[in-house]
Amino acid sequence: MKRTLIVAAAFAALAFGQSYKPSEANRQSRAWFQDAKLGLFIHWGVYSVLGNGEWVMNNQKIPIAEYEKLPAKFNPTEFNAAEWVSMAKNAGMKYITITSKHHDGFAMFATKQNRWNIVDATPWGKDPLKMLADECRRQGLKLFFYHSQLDWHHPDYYPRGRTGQTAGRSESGDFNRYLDFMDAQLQELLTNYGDIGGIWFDGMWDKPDAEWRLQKTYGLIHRLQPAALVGSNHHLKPFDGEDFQMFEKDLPGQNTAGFNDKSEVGSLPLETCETINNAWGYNASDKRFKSTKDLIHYLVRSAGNNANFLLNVGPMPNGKIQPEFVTRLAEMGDWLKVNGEAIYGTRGGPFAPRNWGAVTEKGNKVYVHVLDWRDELLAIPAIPNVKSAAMLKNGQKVDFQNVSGGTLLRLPKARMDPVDTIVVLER
Ligand code: H79
Repeated sequence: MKRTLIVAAAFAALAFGQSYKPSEANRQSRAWFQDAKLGLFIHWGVYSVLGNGEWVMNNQKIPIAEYEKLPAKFNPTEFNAAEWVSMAKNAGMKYITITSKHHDGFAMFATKQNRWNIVDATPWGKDPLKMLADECRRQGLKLFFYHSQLDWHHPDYYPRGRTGQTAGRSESGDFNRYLDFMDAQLQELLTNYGDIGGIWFDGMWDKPDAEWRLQKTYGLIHRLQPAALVGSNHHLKPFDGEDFQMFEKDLPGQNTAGFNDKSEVGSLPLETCETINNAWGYNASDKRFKSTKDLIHYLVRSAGNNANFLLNVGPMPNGKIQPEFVTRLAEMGDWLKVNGEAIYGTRGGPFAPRNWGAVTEKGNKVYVHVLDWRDELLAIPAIPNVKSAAMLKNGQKVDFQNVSGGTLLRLPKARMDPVDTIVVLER
């Protein structure tokens, strides 16, 4: 009887696609990921030559024949992997997620699957992902690859999806052959670059009803590198075989950017990504930079939501990162060097973020991040058994009083920090 039940359960699991059991190594990666809290997103591709974002091919209706003239002009002679990785490390980032291929299909690595790649098609002819992988290992950061499932360039991405209609692709194609091509590229990424943090998929939303063979692709990744984390920016609740869940331009559960109307916060480790100006890929004219304070607040609110913050830069076609990004990252790093205790290794909670700020916790400590509050008394939901309250900055005691249903913290103006006033509660 028992045996029948087990067989039935296994059958049901397969039938309902619930067959994935993360390995022990994968579970450890997930815990590492949740402790890491801050990563650097890098959108770099041949589109950087045009300085108009990574969607330029689609937005300006550039046909493939025209777009294929770009690689000849892409010569990032000033690229320096050590400089990028040091910049990320000094910003307090623990991992880097870089585009191995974006929607234009152009591979930023030495793929043997076609010649539409940085090594074969540009005068520079080098593999920046290899250099970054080596440098990340040297400096102790993990490297993830962003890989677009959507492809505006590949002839077998057919039938076409909602975007890329103006690329001038042929009127036929074999989607399974495209997926074979994608799996072959992923196999290269998971075998030629050492241990990889994971794969960050994007673009499935272009053809939501297609058969994406997710289990085959996810299975391939987990077979090659069981510790690698798989996530996909499909804006839906997680599918079987995924290891983390990401939110684009929104904190988990929010939908201000319009991408997350169908998303549901699941039980996997969480991540949210955001840009410094409003572009992912290099945009020469977008000067609406968020302030360092805004970026720190986003980090704190992410942590309070139990999510990582993946902050983006779009490097220039010469291989440099623009100074407006570099200075902001350095300032975030300065802040984290002092306040990192209240971010790294924490989890969100014990209560959800509020308008005034967010809370994180680690062991017997709760970190109350007061981001936006002007009065001397702040009422927070009750946290049982608090024994002491002190400023993280200097250890000075903070007066607190338990009242019915909550706790009052006394925060004199002189104590308030212009960026984040952090009070440590000990239980
Ligand atoms: O890589 C960055 C962007 O290029 C990529 N994701 C980040 C990380 C991205 N940009 N936009 N999107 C993903 C979602 C785009 C959704 C839209 Fe649509 C495409 C809105 C309109 C066309 C999906 C398809 C929703 C409606 C149709």
